[in-house]
Amino acid sequence: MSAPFTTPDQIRRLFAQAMSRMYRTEVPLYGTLVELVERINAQVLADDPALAAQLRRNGERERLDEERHGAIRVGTAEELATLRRLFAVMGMQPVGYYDLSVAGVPVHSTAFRPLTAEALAQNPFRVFTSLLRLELIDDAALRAQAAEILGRRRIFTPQALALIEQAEREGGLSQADAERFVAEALETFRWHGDATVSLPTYHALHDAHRLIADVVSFRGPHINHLTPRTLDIDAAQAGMVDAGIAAKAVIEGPPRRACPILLRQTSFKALEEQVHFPDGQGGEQGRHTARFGEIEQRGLALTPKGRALYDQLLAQAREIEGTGSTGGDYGTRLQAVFASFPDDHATLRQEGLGYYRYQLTDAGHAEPHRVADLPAEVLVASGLATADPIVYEDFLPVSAAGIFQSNLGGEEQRAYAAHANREAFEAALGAKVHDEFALYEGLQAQSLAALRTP
Ligand code: OOG
Ligand code: NI
Repeated sequence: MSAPFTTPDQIRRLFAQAMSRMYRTEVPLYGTLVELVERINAQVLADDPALAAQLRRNGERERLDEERHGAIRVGTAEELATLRRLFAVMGMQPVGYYDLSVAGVPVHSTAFRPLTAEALAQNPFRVFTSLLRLELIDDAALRAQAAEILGRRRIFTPQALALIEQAEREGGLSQADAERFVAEALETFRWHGDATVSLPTYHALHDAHRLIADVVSFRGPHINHLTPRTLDIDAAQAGMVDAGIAAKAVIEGPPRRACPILLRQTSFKALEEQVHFPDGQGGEQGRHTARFGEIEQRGLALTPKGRALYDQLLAQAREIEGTGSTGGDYGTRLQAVFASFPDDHATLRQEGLGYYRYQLTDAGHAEPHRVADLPAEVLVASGLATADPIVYEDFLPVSAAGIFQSNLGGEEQRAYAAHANREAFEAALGAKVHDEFALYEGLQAQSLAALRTP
């Protein structure tokens, strides 16, 4: 008899905790950010008992303290496909397709994350995962050289690969194997300051795009940030500035609102790291910016209709008085433009702009007959049910582009004539990505069905 399996949710929790410990030692400022966010979250919950009750009702209070997302970038289809299998062991599936070439970054991406309400409540760990698009390097010789370098490296330990195969074959891992798996998987994401390419090659890759140098010159896809979730990003941003942290000037995403929607993010500038090149090339001067810090606030998941309105208003804010930029008085413009996005939950629901989770209140439980006959909106209006925002679990391409740009440490912009290529991405991944809207729709429908079967 073999030992019973632990759950993918449990493996994910172990992995997220191990990742957090590793990043804390690699990037000490991360520890500072986590402490800042914990302090702010405790304050917000103490000041707003209604929000605290809402989070508890939806299984969000427990997950909050451990909630993180990370980001990595890989170079080949094989690396991406193996990552998909590695994340599957921890119950993380690819959701969404993000094309960042439109923003001058030669990658396309997905987010690996848990799918169900139960798994998200256990631990919502996500990893924004980008695949380099070598075809966007103009210089054919450099393109071939980059492909050759990437083709030679091995980013997974043999033990990690063996444990992935074992989990696939046997349908899971025992607790002891899960612990070994987490330790081995962690190796893939560790930072190694020794470059695998010569200094001239690094420079050539860097000249093509800093991001290409970041992916191709090192042993593996080092985790480049690990982001805690705050309940008040404006307070966190102010706290970063007070702590002397070089925060990004603009908070990405929607403006501050009474009903937070989607995702707001801010980051601090990437760290300059010392890099060792083979044969001591570059000496003490070897430098690379690989890692940075980010915090985020998550709000209501929007329906396709709500998302279309968000995209339209964001584009408008970035266009007025400028050239698609976030310069000038961007914050004021953003606030003004978003005045036409409804900002109370009843209107957001009635106009079908966001997804909600419905649950009976004590009064609702006491009156099963009334509950059976009334429409959900009436149940909410008469206090028989609550409708709470379903949290947005995904990412935003315009924000991601802003984060990439600021962390590349300059105004680096390339005009790629490329277009989205989801088919090529899914072929590399070896699977289709899940549709985020279908997942939120499913969560809402599940809660509505549960109202009638108390
Ligand atoms: C990923 C940037 C995107 C986010 O939160 O939007 C991202 C990267 O720099 O690799 O993490
Ligand atoms: Ni991020």
